Amino acid sequence: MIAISVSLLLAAAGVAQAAEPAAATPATLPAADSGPGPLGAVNIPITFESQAGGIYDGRIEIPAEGRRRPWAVLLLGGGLGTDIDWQLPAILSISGQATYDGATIAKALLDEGFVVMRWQAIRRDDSRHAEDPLMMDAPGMAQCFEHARLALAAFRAKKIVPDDHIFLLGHSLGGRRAGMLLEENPKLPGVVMMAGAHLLPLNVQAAKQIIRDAADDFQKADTDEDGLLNADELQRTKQASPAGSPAVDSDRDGRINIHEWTIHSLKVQPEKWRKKNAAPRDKYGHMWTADVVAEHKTPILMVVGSLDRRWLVDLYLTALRLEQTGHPDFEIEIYENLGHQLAKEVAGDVTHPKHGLIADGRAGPIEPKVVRRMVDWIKARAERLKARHGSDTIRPSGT
Ligand SMILES: [Ca+2]
Ligand SMILES: [Ca+2]
Repeated sequence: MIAISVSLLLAAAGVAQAAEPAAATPATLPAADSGPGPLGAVNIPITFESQAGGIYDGRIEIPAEGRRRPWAVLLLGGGLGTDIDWQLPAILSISGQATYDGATIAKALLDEGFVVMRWQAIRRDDSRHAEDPLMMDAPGMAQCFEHARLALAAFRAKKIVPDDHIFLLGHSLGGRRAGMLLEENPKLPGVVMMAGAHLLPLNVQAAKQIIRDAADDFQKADTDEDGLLNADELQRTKQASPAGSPAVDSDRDGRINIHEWTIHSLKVQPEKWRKKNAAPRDKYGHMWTADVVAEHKTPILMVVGSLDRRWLVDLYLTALRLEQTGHPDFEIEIYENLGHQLAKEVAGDVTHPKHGLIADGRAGPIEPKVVRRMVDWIKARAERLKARHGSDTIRPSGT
């Protein structure tokens, strides 16, 4: 996984960093990109104001008439905030052109008839951002929770779709905030976690060690080197436990793949990765996302890139938790050779004229197959619910 070390973009990587002091802007800085703008056939602005006084802008984008569904998707960007399009600036993208993954996802949803709700998580009068597109006056995590709550309320107030017809799609810490919204709104119909971050308490180093050992064990047992363990090969693993719980063949292909094996390895040694005396709530007072989803049985799709080693751990353990609680509708998808942005990555130092070395690689844009998978998953849930409850109308005028 590439590491980025500028305030705004670091936010995209899901890692908090202290704000740097503002400095004069040299003339050689890359120009700010404006992004693709509103994508709906109808676009309805929303605004909300935080307790601290910051004003935030967003919009509801509505598909062309004739293809509208009475369902919306609320996009929650990563880190401590992103712009409305989840922009990755040119300097950090593989192609050398800015990428707009939030807009890409929004467009794919609009094409399938979904209403899209998204907002600019950078404050309206953020002067640091105005003078340097790589930077923002980042709020604290508690404020980010507040913003997500206020945004949902502002979107609902427009009454475009019924209150409980709003799916959530969150990237990284945006996934954590989606978990908070689900805790407070248990009737929301489903959530997509893109590299969801901090979903449950755990001993990270111990979990990573188990995952490494599981990979070694898997490789040794896979004697025909097809990347899967058949019944004979399973007998050769260290954790073959005929009396205990066998590895679960989640994708039902008759073999155990490395991810199924890793989840099994975590399952049989919980005393190692469980955090002792972990509180049922995080330090912000919210339930852990894995617990919320398990309790409400919220349909969930989790997607992570195999290079995104930190958040792969949260995916494995959340999947294990949901499996053990008999959750009726969870799916995981791990994409080989993609990183935290669910995009390809290339290694190499990235040097910025003002900030110096800011990253050890470039990424993006999001892989189309990941977008397709997320949209199809939401579509299937919306259609299933429609079959159950009948159709609803949409009020695109916003009145
Ligand atoms: Ca094999
Ligand atoms: Ca399998």
